[in-house]
Amino acid sequence: MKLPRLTIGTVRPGRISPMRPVPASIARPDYAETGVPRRGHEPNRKSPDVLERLRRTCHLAADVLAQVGAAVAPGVTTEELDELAHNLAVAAGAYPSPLNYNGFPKAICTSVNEVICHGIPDSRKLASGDIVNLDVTVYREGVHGDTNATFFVGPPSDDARRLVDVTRECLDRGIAAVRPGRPVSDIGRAIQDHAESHGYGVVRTFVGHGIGEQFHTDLQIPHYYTSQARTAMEEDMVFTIEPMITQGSWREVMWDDGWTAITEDRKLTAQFEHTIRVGASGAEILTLV
Ligand code: HM4
Ligand code: CO
Ligand code: CO
Repeated sequence: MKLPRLTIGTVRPGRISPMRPVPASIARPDYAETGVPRRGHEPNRKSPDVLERLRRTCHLAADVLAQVGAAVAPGVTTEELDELAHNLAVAAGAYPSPLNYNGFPKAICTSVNEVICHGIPDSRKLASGDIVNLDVTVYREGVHGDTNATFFVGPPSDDARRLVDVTRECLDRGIAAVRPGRPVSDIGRAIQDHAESHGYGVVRTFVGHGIGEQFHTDLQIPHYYTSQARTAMEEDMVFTIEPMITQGSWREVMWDDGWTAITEDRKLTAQFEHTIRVGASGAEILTLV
């Protein structure tokens, strides 16, 4: 593939500091020591007890995301944002879910400009004109809550503002398509239709997921239309919707770190995420502040 003019700065890996400890008093998920999550099937529909715990944990995730987002500014390193998120989670009695999940070394994902997702916080300073996605997941009371948002560093370009606005609208359209009895493919169709009407692409490799006692259950929520997404939505299912929308190609390539996914053409990409519950007449958004 021929690379386009790289007029926007290509993000490069920085230095990654050592893993931060979590006090022994905080309850950890099963993978915290080994790095390997136990898989086993978790029901898509949650009991009233699990739902109550999910509501509290998801609210905490939203609160942490808002506080870390407020610290985004030119000159701040993504590692400083990670340290803040780590300390806010621990102060609230929570374990930062990404930490050692399949060996991920930090508390949150920080994905800058052409980074689609799973960027590792490092020594890179944010620069005016960057966009950065902060993906916060916390574990408390035995359940995970997962939310993310894309923030501007200083004043955005018109192109960046348009992309981020449409990406937020894609999440809103996906959430509006949630209805018991309908297939989960309705969500992907709503998102893809909106993105493509603006000339944008939808990432296919990374999908929304069931969540609860496990960070990622086997339930998948594609953000594009596929007839294979036949699972019917049922009341009290809990899953994330987290579209990744691209200015150009929706295909990704991976950095050598095995985590950082970037757009193959190095154009910008944005993302927003909520954890939702399927209610009787539509979605209940659990990750609101
Ligand atoms: S790992 N965030 N996200 N994201 N994983 C560290 C921070 C991470 C993910 C992830 C979106 C969808 C799915 C997944 C996933 C297995 C296959 C182990 C369950 O890892 O499905 O992981
Ligand atoms: Co997330
Ligand atoms: Co998620």
